[in-house]
Amino acid sequence: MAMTSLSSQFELAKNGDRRSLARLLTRIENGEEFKVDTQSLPWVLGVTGPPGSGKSSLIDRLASHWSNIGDRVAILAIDPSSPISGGALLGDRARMVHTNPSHVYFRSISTRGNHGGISPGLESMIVTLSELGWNRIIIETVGVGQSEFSVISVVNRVLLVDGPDRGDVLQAEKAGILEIADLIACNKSDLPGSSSSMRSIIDGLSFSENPPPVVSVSSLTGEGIQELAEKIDEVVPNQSKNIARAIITLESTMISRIRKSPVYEDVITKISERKITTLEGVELLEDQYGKL
Ligand SMILES: Nc1nc2c(ncn2[C@@H]2O[C@H](COP(=O)(O)OP(=O)(O)OP(=O)(O)O)[C@@H](O)[C@H]2O)c(=O)[nH]1
Ligand SMILES: [Mg+2]
Repeated sequence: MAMTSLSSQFELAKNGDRRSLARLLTRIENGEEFKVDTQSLPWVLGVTGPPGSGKSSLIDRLASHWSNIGDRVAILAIDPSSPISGGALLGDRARMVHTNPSHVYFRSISTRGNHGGISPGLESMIVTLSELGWNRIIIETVGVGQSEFSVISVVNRVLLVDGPDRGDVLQAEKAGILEIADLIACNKSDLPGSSSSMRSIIDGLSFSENPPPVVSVSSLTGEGIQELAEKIDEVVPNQSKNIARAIITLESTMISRIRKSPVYEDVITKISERKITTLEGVELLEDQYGKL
């Protein structure tokens, strides 16, 4: 049987066929080229933050909130370790049962095997979803490390989720995420430590020229979700944030590439044994760039 064309799969997906939607996205993810005439820029929110801060729980709350007012919410979870894509998010807890399931779409995207941790078809998937009427696209970063930031440049709004559990704010400050965030959610407001973590987030922003709003929320009780959703809609995408995101994306992608170099371990060992200088190590890695 001849393979269904991408455009007929697109039409089927447009009529609400989830299986066609999943297949279409899989084919785009696997590198098949699909151009849709874009009428408008997709609305894309990136959600980032330390492990366990409550990103998934918060996204579920927001998805429920928006789907209940008639929006169509597509969640793409970037999973750096999962070998399977298109399935349920492996290793993550069960997702919330949405009251309006036809208005929520969830998909996990594996970054395994992709240089720099970004799926090459991701941008095309986003445009396709947007053209299919998914008017809120949420990119959920899963796990830690560089792959978390490599997707930041495909989004036009960033929500940083922090929690009261650890020195999360410090981590965010160090990684430069506070700068790229349009909005910060201080999650788990139902827990005792939350007001002090709220204060330390605000303190951490005291040197920022244009600090993002900080909203206290609880994904457990739903407190603050409405306010957070409103604040998200007040975000005006701006070029200085885009530049900060482009820097982070570029640098984190470079670092991922360097680490994937076949000579990386060897170069590290040689530098540590003083057999070569750091600069010589850099040159050895640079020689490999064209081959990555
Ligand atoms: N008390 C409380 N617990 C919460 C809240 N939000 C999330 N949790 C709990 O925190 C844990 C982590 O929540 P997730 O939503 O999986 O966090 P995450 O940031 O997506 O985690 P990773 O994907 O592993 O980085 C779970 O046990 C949640 O039930 C909250 O507002 N209050
Ligand atoms: Mg999660």
